[in-house]
Amino acid sequence: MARNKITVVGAGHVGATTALAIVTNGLADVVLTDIVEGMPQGKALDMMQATPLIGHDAKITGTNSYVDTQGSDIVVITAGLARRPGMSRDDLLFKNAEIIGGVVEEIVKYSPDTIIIVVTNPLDIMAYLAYKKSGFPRERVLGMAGVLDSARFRTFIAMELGVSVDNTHAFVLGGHGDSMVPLPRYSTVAGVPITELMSEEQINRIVQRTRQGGAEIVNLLGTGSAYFAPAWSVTQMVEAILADKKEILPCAAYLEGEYGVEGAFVGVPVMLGAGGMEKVFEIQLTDDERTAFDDSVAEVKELTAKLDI
Ligand code: TXD
Repeated sequence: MARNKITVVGAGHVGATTALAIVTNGLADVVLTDIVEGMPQGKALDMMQATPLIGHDAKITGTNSYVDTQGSDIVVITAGLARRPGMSRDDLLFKNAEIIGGVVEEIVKYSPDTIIIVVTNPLDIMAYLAYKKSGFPRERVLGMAGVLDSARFRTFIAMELGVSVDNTHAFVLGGHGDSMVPLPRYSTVAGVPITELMSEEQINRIVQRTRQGGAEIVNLLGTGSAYFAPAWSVTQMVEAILADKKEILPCAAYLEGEYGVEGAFVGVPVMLGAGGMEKVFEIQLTDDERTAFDDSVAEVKELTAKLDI
């Protein structure tokens, strides 16, 4: 049986770590590509030399040419600039739009049937751009943000209550920005909503920390942004698709009327399987949650409008 092939575009912090996470989990062969010459080749070779120790026979190819990406099952796009302290995700808009536009053109040429997972910020807008540029059906273009945001929320819940992260489940909706909408009512420990386990003050504190989760790490690192949890978040999506799991995960998806949103990429729970984004999973929102979600969607739409797509 032929092994699956995943291309990761951008061999920087998130890209290289994603390649390693995919190989560590034994999911697929990986092609790692970047515009910097030698760097993806060097990282790929280093990772190949880790495979005897990891215990998986993955082939990892480093390249500067899209020819090597031909026939990929999934393409993960991490190419672009990362945030520096004081920079918002939106500052990255124009520079990264240029990069993503070029990358998508090449991807489509060599892998017309692939599923694209966009990671580059500002996430929802870059996913929208990839969707429009690729001409793919919406099922085959996704953005990664919600899995990361909810992993952060889950981590903080586990830390706050002193329980295993395995027992936690969390829902985060909306755009991947400071307006994201963590949903405590749907966030649970061993099936019990956290609203029954924590005070309002505790919940507000960890909701706020989740919203600022990316910035907290940017400020600590001084240069660049988070990459370990982002890489494993992408890998969870990759696994759900390759294994046709029908797993419900929060992802940025193109909405066509669901949640009352028409024609925008926003973070919502979706079902991931072999077809990519197979279904938008709709949940009931209270008035307050609805308002926060609508505000977040408005912010995404406003930013999208700045790009002439
Ligand atoms: O939740 C999320 N979606 C995110 C998003 C979580 C973490 C990081 N997030 C964003 O991913 C971040 O704001 C950036 O926009 C991307 C990549 O972050 P990373 O930390 O990996 O940035 P690096 O280390 O600077 O790597 C980017 C690489 C670098 O090696 C460049 O040479 C390369 O991208 N690059 C390109 N590769 C291919 N093709 C083109 N055109 C290109 N331009 C730059």
